[in-house]
Amino acid sequence: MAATVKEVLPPILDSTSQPPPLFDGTTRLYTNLQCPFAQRVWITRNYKGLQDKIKLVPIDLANRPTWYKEKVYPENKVPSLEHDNKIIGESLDLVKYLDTHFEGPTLLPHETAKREFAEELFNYTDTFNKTVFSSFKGDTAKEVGVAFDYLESALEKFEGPFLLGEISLVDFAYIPFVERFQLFLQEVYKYDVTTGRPKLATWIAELNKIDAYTETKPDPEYVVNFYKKRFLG
Ligand SMILES: N[C@@H](CCC(=O)N[C@@H](CS)C(=O)NCC(=O)O)C(=O)O
Repeated sequence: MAATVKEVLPPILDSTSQPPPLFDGTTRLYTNLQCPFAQRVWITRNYKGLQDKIKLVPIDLANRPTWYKEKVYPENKVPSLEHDNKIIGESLDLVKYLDTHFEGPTLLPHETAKREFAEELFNYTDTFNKTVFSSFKGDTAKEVGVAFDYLESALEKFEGPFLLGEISLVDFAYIPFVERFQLFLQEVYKYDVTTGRPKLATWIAELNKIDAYTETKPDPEYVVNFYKKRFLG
């Protein structure tokens, strides 16, 4: 389960850094400490208690080491996982991979109805993100409401504070984005995503009780400034 002592994060590797000894049997999660896609995998790794089994390798995306693209992951994105002499990418594939290939609590329930709903929710994540991003340039409150109403209804489906009732990979797929959108919408548009959405408010509060997640949260000021620069110029 979650580590009780906060993990000391390894140094961030940039274009001046040597690569780690690749394919030496060590399992490595190439990541970036501000990336919401990578955060999904980071939370999963922490929740399953794999801190000692999966080494974090933070990468400076603004000043990327060339060996990352050449020797590790030709897509040149994070996250990627080095495991069993191969490299795997794509955050949603990776959270499922971690769940099935490593020890620790199982993070997808077996019931068919929950499995099916998990797939529906995984499939909606891109639409969710795109809807919110495009709302920044349009009628924000109205457009963003559609995406957050979807989550509020999803949270009504099963008993329990999480998207499938009990905690699962689906929560870890959404929270990195919800967290960032919540900060930005509040700061710039004075739009509180939890107003009129009690289930969403509880979901966020419950996740914030979990160290595996809170230890991965980015600096709020960084998030707001990053989105301001990217979307407001
Ligand atoms: N679909 C990918 C998206 C990963 C992604 O876009 N990561 C960003 C950082 S948050 C990245 O590596 N960007 C570098 C680039 O696109 O060159 C996933 O889910 O893992």
